[in-house]
Amino acid sequence: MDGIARANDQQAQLQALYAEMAPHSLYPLWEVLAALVTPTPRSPARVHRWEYGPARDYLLRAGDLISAEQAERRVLILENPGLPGTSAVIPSLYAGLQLILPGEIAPCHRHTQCALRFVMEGEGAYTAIDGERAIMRPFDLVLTPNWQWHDHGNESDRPMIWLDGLDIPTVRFYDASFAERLERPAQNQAVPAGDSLRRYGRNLRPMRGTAADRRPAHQPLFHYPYAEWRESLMGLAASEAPDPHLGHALEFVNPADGGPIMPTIAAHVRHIPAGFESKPRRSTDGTILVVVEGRGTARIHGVEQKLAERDLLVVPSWQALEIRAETPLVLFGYSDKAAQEKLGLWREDRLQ
Ligand code: 1HN
Repeated sequence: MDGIARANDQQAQLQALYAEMAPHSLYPLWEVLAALVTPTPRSPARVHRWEYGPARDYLLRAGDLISAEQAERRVLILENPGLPGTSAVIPSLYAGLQLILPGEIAPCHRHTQCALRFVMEGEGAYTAIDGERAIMRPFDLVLTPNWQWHDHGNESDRPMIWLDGLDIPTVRFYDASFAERLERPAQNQAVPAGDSLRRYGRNLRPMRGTAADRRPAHQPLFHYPYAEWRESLMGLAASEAPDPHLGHALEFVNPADGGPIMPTIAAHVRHIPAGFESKPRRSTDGTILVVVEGRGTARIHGVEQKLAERDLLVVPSWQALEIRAETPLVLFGYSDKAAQEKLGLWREDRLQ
């Protein structure tokens, strides 16, 4: 046999072997190894931008057709076009836009998934967490740490819309989803609104072992108001030159340990001064960005995405992002960096 014939014979015998093994759920690693262990991340997720206006219109139309109570949560999923049928915005995380109309209650439940809310519009609706309401204003960040009872209500006279960020795909990956409904729609208010912000939000905390230390030790704070984070971000911007890759950037931290806000999800805000062009940067955490203020352009692989107020942009793992601000840009972002750091996986690359 010549070389070619020998190779053909080997292929034929291997194919026959694969066909015989497959019914026994056995497969050859050597056929898939290169696709499993890639030299750099190859996310199936795509870069995608949602303009806020059209998404909002669809959400309000849904509001005419189904109540928050009937839906349990009236949310439009921001599904990544590269991950169809998964309800995922990046492989590990979920994003959605939730509407709660005046007078409505989104009923009380708890689950092992962690959630954050980032308010897009409206003012005065609340999220209640374990007996405490956080009254929400535009661009506030509110957390629902895992397994804490939560319901939402809107006692204002305007619709309220926020972005939900959850670790649903991560919890699904670990097959660790548990959920319960409270038998009544809303939980009782055990303390005044804003209580935990006053107790834990100012680098203070009640003495350990006293009844005043009422929140779980590992997750005391769940409300990060826009007025507070903006003041810090603008103060930073006024005091020094922007980082060439990020602009001015601040991460939200859990005061219990100085780490990310939740075990699986990290969040940050950025300010990019007018006229500034960031150098390209990539990192392994797929990131969902919200334009809080300003106008500009995001460039990823040479493809430009216009950024306008309240637009949403998803940047998958290891895609280099450059941002140009036309007017001062303020961005909010959340990602799976918290989980990746714990697993020793997180990397970034600052390009020139
Ligand atoms: C959830 O509990 C909320 O509490 C929103 O507002 C979206 C998506 C999937 C699973 C649970 C909420 C959710 C969710």
